Amino acid sequence: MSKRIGFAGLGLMGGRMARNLLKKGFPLTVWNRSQERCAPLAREGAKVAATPRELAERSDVVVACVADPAAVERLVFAEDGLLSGVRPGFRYLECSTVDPGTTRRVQAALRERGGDALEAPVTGSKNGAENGTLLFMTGGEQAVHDELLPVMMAMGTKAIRCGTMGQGSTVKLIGNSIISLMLQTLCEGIVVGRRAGVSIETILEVVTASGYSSPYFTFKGNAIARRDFEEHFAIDLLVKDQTLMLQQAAALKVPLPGLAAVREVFQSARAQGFGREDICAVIKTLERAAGETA
Ligand code: NA7
Repeated sequence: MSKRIGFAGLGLMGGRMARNLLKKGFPLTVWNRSQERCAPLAREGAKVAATPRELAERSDVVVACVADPAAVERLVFAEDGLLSGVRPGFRYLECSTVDPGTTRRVQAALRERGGDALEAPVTGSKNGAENGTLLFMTGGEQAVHDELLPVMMAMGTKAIRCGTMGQGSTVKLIGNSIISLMLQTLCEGIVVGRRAGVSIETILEVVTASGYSSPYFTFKGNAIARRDFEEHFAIDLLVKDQTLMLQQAAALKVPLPGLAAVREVFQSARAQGFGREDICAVIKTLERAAGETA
């Protein structure tokens, strides 16, 4: 018998991940803060829970993909939160990108009630969520990882166990710091290239054919060349992750001069109104800084 799955958080990523669980035949119940977002999945066969508590009561496993630590706080610990529906054997799969402290606190609370949690933040962006090709970075017990692997593999193609609870979130924050600096340097290069009369196509041709290459440069470079800033991963959410990474590093007394500087550029992009655009829209902030008006 398939486990009964509950899904909390039907945003850009979560809605697509939940649909893949439904397509793979898992009995699915959904909850979202704004209930209207449940309607498309309800039409495709999902049940709708009125509260996270009801979601937990109706499910063996709840998968969460919500925005940030405040959203996890509301989902799990509020009066009608899922914690009040947890009983022995219950499992919680945290796919949101949050800080290690939050995932550890959630795990401890679930364990007090006989349940357990696995953190499993994802990479692969909107297309990976849509196509079921996400990669999961897990933290938690190996046995819980193994138990929840079939659920993860309905939404993705690979799950790497990074260690105990908190270490999966740490790896995810490191990954998003890497893409922050990669995107920053790509955008800086494109702006300088344009000023020097070198086209973005030429830059990308050399990058792709050389040791400079990364699929990430191809993906984001091509979007910038088309001036396509439609959200795959929002600037608001990347700044949330940059901030969580800086906070974790500060707690560990580790300086992050590169990320600290780059975060301010993305913060400027939010101030200029690009927060809900894709992270590659940060180039518009760099163009403005260089005196371009477009
Ligand atoms: P989206 O598309 O911004 O979706 C965010 C989801 O989180 C959406 O369902 C929101 O509900 C929900 N949310 C946001 N704040 C809260 C609070 N306070 N309480 C409950 N639910 C909340 O993000 P993505 O799908 O791109 O990303 C989701 C996660 O994966 C995030 O951690 C990324 O960094 C990676 P709403 O519909 O607004 O009511």
